[in-house]
Amino acid sequence: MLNFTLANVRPFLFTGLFCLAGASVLTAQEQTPFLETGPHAIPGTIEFEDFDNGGQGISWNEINPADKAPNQGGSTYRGDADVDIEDRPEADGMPARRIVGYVGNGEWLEYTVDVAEAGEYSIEAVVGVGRAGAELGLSIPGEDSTRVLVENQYFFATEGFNDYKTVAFDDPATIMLKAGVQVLRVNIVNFGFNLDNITFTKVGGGSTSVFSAPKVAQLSISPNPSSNGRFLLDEVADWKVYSLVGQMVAAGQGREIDLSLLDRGTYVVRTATAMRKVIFQ
Ligand SMILES: [Ca+2]
Ligand SMILES: [Ca+2]
Ligand SMILES: [Ca+2]
Repeated sequence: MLNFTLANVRPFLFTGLFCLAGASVLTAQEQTPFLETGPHAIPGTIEFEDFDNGGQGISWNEINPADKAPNQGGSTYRGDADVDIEDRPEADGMPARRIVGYVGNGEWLEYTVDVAEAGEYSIEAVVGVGRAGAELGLSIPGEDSTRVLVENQYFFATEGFNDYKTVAFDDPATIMLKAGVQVLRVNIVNFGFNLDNITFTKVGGGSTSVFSAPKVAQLSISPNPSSNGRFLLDEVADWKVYSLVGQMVAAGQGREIDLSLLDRGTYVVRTATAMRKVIFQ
C-alpha cells in the first residue's frame, strides 16, 4: 500500500516523478485501532505489537537503518508496518511471545485506548533489557501540545534482551488518565530493550480494577542536580547507587549520599522500594 509521508516522499522524487502526479495521494492515512475489537481497554494489558493502523509518522515513527531490512524482527504479524516485530519461540523456560525490538531513540508507537474511568493508574511493562539505561516515555499527543505522562522511566538490565521481566513503573509510580477514547504514545527515549506488553491498573477504590498492584513509593532526594555530589534523602533508608550502565558504585544507610569522589554525571539511587535518577553536575 502506498503510504506517503514527508519522510519518504523524497526517494520517490528521484526514482519516479510520475509517482507524484496524483497529488491527492499525499493525504494522511487514517489512524485506527489495530484490533477488530476496537480500542485497547484501560484498565488492561496492551501488547506493544498491537499499535494502531495508520503508517509512518501517523501511528508510529520507525527509524530504519539504511543497511537493514524494514522489519528487522522478521515477523509477518504486521505486514504493512516496518516496525521491528519479532516472534520469540519458547526458550529457556520462557513462553513464546511476540515483541517489538530493535528500538531506536526517537521512535514511537501509538495506541488508541478507551479508559473506563478517570483517575490514577499504575503501570507495569514486560520487557527484556539488554542494556541498562533503557528508558521509555508515555504521552498523550494533542493538536496544540502533548501531555507527558512519563518522561523517562529507567529500566535496569535483565539477563539480556530476551530475559523478560515484569517491571513496575516508579518514575512516577502512577499517572492520571482521563476517561474515554484517546491516543496513547509510547516513546523510545533510550534504546536497549525488547518490549512485550504494558498493563495499566486502576489505583484505589475504582470498581473497575481488574487486579491490584502494590504502589511503589516515590524516592525524594534533594538537591537534584547537586553541584558538590552530596544528596539528601527525605528519610533514612538503605540505599545503593548505580551508574547508568548498571554498575553499583556506592551503597550505604541513612539520609546522606555522598558521591563527591565519583565523576560528575547521572546516577541512579535505589532503595528497597523506590528509585530516582540523580545528577552530579
Ligand atoms: Ca524497522
Ligand atoms: Ca526500530
Ligand atoms: Ca507482546
